[in-house]
Amino acid sequence: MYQSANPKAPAMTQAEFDLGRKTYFERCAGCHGVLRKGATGKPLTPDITIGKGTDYLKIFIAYGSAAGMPNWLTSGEMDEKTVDVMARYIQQDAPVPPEFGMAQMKSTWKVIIPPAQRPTKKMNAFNIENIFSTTLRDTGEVALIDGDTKKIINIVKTGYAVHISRTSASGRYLFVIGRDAKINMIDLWMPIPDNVAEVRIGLEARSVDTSKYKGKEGDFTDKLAIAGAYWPPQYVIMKGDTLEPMKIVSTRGMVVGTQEYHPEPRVASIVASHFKPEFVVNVKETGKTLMVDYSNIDALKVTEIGSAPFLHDGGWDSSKRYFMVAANQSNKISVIDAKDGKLAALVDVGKIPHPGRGANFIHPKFGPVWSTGHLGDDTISLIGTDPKGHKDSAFKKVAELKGQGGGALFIKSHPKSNHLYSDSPLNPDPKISQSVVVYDIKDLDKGYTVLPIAEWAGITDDGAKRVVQPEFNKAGDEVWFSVWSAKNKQSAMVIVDDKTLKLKAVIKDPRLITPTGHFNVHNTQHDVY
Ligand code: DHE
Repeated sequence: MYQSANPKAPAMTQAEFDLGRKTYFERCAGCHGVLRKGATGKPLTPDITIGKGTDYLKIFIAYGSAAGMPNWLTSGEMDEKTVDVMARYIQQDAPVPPEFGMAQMKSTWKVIIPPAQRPTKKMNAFNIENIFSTTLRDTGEVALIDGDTKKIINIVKTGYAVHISRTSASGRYLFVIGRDAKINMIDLWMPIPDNVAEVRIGLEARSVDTSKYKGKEGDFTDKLAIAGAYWPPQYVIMKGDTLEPMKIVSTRGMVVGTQEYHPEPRVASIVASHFKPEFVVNVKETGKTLMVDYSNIDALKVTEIGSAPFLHDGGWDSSKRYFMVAANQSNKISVIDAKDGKLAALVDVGKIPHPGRGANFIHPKFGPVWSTGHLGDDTISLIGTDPKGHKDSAFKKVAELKGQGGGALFIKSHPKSNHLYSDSPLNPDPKISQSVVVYDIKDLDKGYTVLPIAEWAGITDDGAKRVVQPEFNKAGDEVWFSVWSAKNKQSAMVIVDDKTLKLKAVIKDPRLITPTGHFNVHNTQHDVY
């Protein structure tokens, strides 16, 4: 039997505890935290969970909630036994994982092809800028898909459940980070693009980016990379051509407002400033955005901008001066001014905003706006982002659109498109999680059109078929979606013609297992969204 420190916790065998720990890491820690103190998901410490009891917890785990808790049993991702184990596991004290410092990082660091042995020019005929890096979540791979021919170029081995792909400033290298905090660096100039370096920067992570600044303080193009960890709570600056770890900085500290100590302030989104040699590092639990000046990492200067707790995902406004980041459980968007290094505004939006990088477009009345959908309600909030031309609406919620339900994760538009797309993969109603809505930007009052993306995929088995993340191609005339089912079920990519809103292509391939995020090289490189 597992020897629980808490006499009130239900009994478990050691094997059940081990299964619980593994499953918690893979499925639950991201939302609820390693120490289970809560963030996107509710706190799950034993003082709360023991009072709820095993039967209550089992129902929640099995069927989910409209506020974004996945339906793990009915979606096929957990069986009855695992649901029962998880209900008992979260009533035990949370095991504290070990730290992960420079020695551990160095022991995982591998330069597979040193810079001197890499191609000196592009060695393939691919239109690199239109490649899509597609996460194959449960197999620990990314599929590089040629956006022109829709053919898979290569399946590249990576960490487990790659969260995001980012490109180097030059567009030559692709950086991907697994949930297990493994970063892979892929060279798109190789005859068949593949890994050239890798390193692990912790036990759990979600974000990676590279230096983009080129100006009077130097040319940092492709010079540095940065990654943020969920556990241990820290960020790491690395060499941009080899991933050699150079500097680790802990994010443990005080929460904005209450100024209470938090032991697990996880690093959420990271972007690179276009205005200064700075990384914009968003720390979830403390609600602080760190402007990390990388011009001299031996004398690191960090400007700490406090806004609201539970900073999560976000993106630039169309001018790329303001970083719009969701403080998700605070129901706010923090607007960070990357030029002046300060908080420009804190905007109240709907319940649990979840923008991905958000969507920028020109509103017929309010001018440039940035938008976000929500996990916890069916609205889309539009925020004005033009303090010069549209002063009255700048950094205010200027309008709200109605979507088809909560559980929204990603929203997208493109400077060449007249459409705004929003998914809702975490909605418990399969009709809603398997389709997306699209709005005509020129006539938003008309409401939305539903596109039945999963149906268009033509998959006949009973997989979850959650439709995830609209992403435009380079030209801005196609929108790509993942149709995401469990590992043992068929998944697909569906491509929509942005002008006609009709199905353009479906990519099905036995290697496309659990596709989730997919990132177009050009749009990622230039922050086009
Ligand atoms: Fe994500 C972005 C964290 C669940 C797919 N996700 C992000 C970012 C963070 C984050 C911090 C911003 C990174 C950046 O920009 O630097 N995601 C988390 C979680 O903690 C959470 C809630 C729970 C978890 O356990 O991971 C979570 N995310 C999911 C999913 O379930 C998704 C759909 C599939 C998966 O990978 O497990 C998923 N997250 C994505 C994608 C992005 C993302 C595709 C990038 C969107 C973009 O357009 O930039």
